[in-house]
Amino acid sequence: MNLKNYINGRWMDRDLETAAVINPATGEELAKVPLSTKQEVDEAVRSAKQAQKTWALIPAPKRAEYLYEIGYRLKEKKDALAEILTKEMGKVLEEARGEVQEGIDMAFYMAGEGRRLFGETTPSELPNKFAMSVRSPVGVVGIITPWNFPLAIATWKSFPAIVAGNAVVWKPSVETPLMANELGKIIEEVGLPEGVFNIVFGAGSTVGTALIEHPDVKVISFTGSNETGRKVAELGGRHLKKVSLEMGGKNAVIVMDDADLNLAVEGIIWSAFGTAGQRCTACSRVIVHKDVKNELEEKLVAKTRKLTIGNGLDPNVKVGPVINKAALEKIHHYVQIGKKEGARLLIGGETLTASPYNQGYYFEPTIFTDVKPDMTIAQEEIFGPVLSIIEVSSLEEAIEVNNSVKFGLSSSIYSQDVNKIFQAQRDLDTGIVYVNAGTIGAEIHLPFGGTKGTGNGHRDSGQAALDVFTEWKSIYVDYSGKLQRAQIDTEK
Ligand code: UN1
Repeated sequence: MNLKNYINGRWMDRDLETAAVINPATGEELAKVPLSTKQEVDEAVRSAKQAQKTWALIPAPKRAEYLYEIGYRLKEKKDALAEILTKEMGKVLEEARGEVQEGIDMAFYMAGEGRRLFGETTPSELPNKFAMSVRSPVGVVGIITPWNFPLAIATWKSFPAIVAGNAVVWKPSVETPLMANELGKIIEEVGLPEGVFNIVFGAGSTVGTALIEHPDVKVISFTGSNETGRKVAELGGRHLKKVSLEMGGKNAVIVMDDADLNLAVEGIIWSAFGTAGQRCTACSRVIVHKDVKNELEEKLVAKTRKLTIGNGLDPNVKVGPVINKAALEKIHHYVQIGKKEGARLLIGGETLTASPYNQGYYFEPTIFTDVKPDMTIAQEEIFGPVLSIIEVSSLEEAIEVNNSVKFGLSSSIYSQDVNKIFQAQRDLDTGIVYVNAGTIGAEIHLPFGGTKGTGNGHRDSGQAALDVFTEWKSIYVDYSGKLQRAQIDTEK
């Protein structure tokens, strides 16, 4: 199958270079994805700009009707979409279904926003004058999304943008274009006016750059690595773009001495090895009180040993492959660094090379202990199934260790002590805090994002997403029939 760009409501037949889309579980080629050039970006932005003018004039509750329709179709196709998602990205079927569900939730949530999109009325300082502020669409928005949540993250960004009256040009990851293709087909089926939603496949260096530099693209919403995010921000800054960044984490679960250890173990395993550790919310550090460290380690190892690794289409499999060879090598490299720095390997640590694993990209769920907070494996985002256990003696120390990394996306504390819990939720320097739950599984109607190197102050999801895709417009209506001057002292 040769995928095509979706521009101005049409699937474009172009003779472009292509890249292969590979199933990371089997190495099998699933499709070819076009590597577009600046020309395709220009075309997509032109059609988006044109379409947006009319789209913005449609009342928001009517725009929302399309999102309801998209939500229904996603729901109808949930199983089929999940299967494609597992094939192209590798996450196990159960999680793939969860991701499609995030898309469905976002569609209905943002459709509901079509009847809210609240503005504000504020008393004017002058008599017979009315003052209000409304959300105004920005115009054309550029969306750049990663391969680890190829559907959900696209919906977090494009659905609020669309309901708010913008048009979208989306660059999905070249690793996972099949989900983009599926979403494009649904958008076409529901009859969204042409040009409101465009897909341009390609590499970030060409398509991403052209999108960011294009004078008619007003906002860039990006999720991906810290390294790329910085480049996006720099380039966007030069062109005075509003740039919203979400760039990963080094998320920790804190386990206090009074915690329910069995519950903590379940949360840690799910957060660390779900999606083979390839979530920006994944747990990659456990910060444990010294009095329960040994017991926790034993339980974690026992549970990890039972995890079935393999193709995510098999319902017995709990841990799928990682996305590609480069990821496998990067994870392996970090494990070597961990060993060199003196961390003690409790389980895992190897690439799986025996058949049938050698067809795909599999890494064993790995746990290091005796990790010091400043070791490389405790500081850098590995984006794979590698967990580091760090020992502490108090809640204060645990919070300090949690906050000692350059990221601030998600954190978690397991404790039964309400005082500790409230202290932790206040002092953990992350955009998301979980109590007695792991670090993953954010819900779409709450703001999603983080502090420090995770982002630049914006948030995906929730009401906060609308802030990214709208500008405030303040409107004053003077019905006094005479010149009234604000700030001028008329008494004198
Ligand atoms: C991501 O890893 O980029 O909170 C997104 C979660 C999911 C989203 C993760 N709902 O784990």
